[in-house]
Amino acid sequence: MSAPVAISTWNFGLRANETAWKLLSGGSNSLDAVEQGIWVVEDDPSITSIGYGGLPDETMRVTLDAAIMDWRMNCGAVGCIEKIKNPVSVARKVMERTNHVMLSGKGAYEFALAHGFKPVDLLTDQSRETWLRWKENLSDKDNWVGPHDMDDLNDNHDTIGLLAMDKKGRISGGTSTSGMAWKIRGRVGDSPIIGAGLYVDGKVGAAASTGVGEANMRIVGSFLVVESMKNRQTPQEACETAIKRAIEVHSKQIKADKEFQLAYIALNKRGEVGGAAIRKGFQYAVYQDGINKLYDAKYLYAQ
Ligand code: SD4
Repeated sequence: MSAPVAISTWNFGLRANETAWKLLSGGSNSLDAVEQGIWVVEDDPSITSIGYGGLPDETMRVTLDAAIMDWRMNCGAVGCIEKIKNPVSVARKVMERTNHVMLSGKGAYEFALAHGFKPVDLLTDQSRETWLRWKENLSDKDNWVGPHDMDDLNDNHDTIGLLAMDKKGRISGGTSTSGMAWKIRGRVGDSPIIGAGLYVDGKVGAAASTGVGEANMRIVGSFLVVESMKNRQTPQEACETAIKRAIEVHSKQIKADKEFQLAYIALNKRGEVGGAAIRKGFQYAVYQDGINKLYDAKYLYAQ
């Protein structure tokens, strides 16, 4: 067994892994490592898809989704929470201080306040200006006008998923995201849905996802990855199983929309890892044996 290990989505995962690894190699449990690794990207305003600085919904409100799960089947999540910088920690409070699994919207916010979280305006000037450009370019039939370039508006909609195994072989996972930019108010994605955005079975392994949440919710992808590992697939094979299923179910959408992406990362009890995506471009970071490295995921849809 090669433990500890941390694996996370996208290139910002390298930084989340750094923090997680420091804790894991110092003997912390995987739950603390996951939570604090995720803080690093939630706190960074330059990452416009997670936490503070995340891009808002169509009404210019930043709403966040997050989940956390440990090796004992304990789990917690928040959906569509506003004004709280570290939703992964609210998810942990839901897990540890309630009999529920998920709180959403205003109730989640009030629960966070009751636990001492401080309200923060999550909308940065950069996100507000990006929203404004989107709004102005949305239609030539309304009264919002602006001759602005839109090219860079659609390329930063990514979730942090972080999975870790500590020195004692205990696996935990977490997710955090501001979801799809310009979403309809009230939309909750896959990231806080246990089994879709995240799943951990302490006897088997863990999985997390990023990409079009609706596609992932339809196939309950992270559960499928973990269940496939339970049926003796490697983490890599298991991620590919879920991607194949997503492609089967969404072939029309994938053909019609070249941005349609979905990806999984996975980790098993032996410390083996894997990652796969529908399309080229997904990267994941693995910290193992003292080395933190970014990998290009295998992709299964070539066009
Ligand atoms: C969601 N899965 O809310 C998230 C967003 C994401 O790359 O990861 N996009 O649907």
